Amino acid sequence: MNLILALGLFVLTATPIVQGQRDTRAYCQLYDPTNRNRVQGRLTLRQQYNTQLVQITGRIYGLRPGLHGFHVHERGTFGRNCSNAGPHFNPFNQNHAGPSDAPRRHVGDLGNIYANNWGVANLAIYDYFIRMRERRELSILGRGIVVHADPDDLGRGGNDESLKTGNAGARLACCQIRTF
Ligand SMILES: *[C@@H]1O[C@H](CO)[C@@H](O)[C@H](O)[C@H]1NC(C)=O
Ligand SMILES: [Cu+2]
Ligand SMILES: [Zn+2]
Repeated sequence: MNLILALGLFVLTATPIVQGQRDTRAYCQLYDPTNRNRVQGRLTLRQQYNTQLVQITGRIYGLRPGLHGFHVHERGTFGRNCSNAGPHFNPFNQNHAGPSDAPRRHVGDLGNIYANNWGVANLAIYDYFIRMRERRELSILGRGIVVHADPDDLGRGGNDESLKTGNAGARLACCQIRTF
């Protein structure tokens, strides 16, 4: 009886902690090389233990109001005004598209973020395609996130560039996705 009680207590108290530890967490501290750090922000990434959902939350400041392309790029390096981050993360050699076109999109295609009239974007991105563990070929860990000057047309722009970059324009800021 005492043993069962003790086991019950153990399960009750231990389960949430174990699950919490199995959520994979990472962060991305933005760096703006071109505008003296006008664009700033820190993103938190979390892959849920049960559902595989990856959540990206956080706030980005210093943007022009409106939409800005937001992608995972191949490399988590910042050199040459973020161009060293390389192209969109695209392990399956697909055309550029929007987040809801998965799996027929670049793995890194997270669409747009929206900056309000104060130039602040409140991020709440939920994506079932990118991963931070298990499926290595989909893993965004160590890779870069880039925030662009212009809206991403999600591959519907009707030109070649649309199928590569979504015509999202210059790279305003970038960061490397790092585990804690
Ligand atoms: C980076 O951007 C700044 C400001 O636009 C520019 O002056 C500089 O030449 C750029 N550097 C490189 C390596 O492209
Ligand atoms: Cu991009
Ligand atoms: Zn893309």
